[in-house]
Amino acid sequence: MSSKEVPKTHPRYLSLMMREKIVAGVEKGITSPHGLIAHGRGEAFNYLIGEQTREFAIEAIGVAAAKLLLAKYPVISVNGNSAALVADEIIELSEILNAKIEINIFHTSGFREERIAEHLHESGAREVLLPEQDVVLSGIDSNRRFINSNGIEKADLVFVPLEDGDRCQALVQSGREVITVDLNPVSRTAVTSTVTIVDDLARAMKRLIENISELKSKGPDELKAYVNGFDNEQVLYKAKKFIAETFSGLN
Ligand code: PTJ
Repeated sequence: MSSKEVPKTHPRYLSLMMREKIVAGVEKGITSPHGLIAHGRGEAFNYLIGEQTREFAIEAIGVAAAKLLLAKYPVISVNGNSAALVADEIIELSEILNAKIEINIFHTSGFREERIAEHLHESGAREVLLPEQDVVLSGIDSNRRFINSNGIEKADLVFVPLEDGDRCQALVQSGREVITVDLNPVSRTAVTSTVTIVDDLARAMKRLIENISELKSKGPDELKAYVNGFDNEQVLYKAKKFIAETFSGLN
């Protein structure tokens, strides 16, 4: 069934549309075939939270919005899944924050990096940074260690949706703050990040952009008030509790 054939009345219309986007991403050479597996894992968790943005995510999105506005040099890191699913939202986010977009993929492929850059440019991005072979993030061995000297290297905060745990750990150890979106509240990325949004990427991006637009006129003191007292462990606890209650039939 193609995206045109998915009836809008289908109870899981949005989920099916996301599937179509990720398959199209693989066909276009943007998304790695491994990305299909990662997406399936995400879908399973999405199902367990009833495919809705829950209170624990709403709280984290509010804090993420304030942190992104407070950051001196925020950078948006893009991989094959996020490029296929939310290219327009990534560009909108970079514009309202005046933040760089940088491609950083786990499964090494120069071809795919080029395809992702092309896709983002076609979607309206003015500038897309690519990893540089002579600029390296220490504490990590995968392809993700290569970063851009005008992007992640300069960043004090990196937004890294659908991340792998190793790089998240390396970024945090380097003193940078990390905001992630990960439907799995027990993943290493979720546990290591400064702020974890346990929600579907497409839903979370929409709300994050809305929250940033609402908070944009606030000064640093007001923004800090949103951030103060935030406890990422508590947010993850609430997400795990919600999922456990779904399993036990309490939700
Ligand atoms: O393009 P590349 O080479 O960088 O590869 C990208 C993937 C995502 C394949 C790579 O980073 C990877 O293997 O990631 P993991 O380790 O499978 O982690 C992906 C996490 O994202 C998992 O915890 C999933 O539950 C979660 N996830 C998947 N789809 C979504 C999601 N979280 C939020 N929204 C989604 N749509």
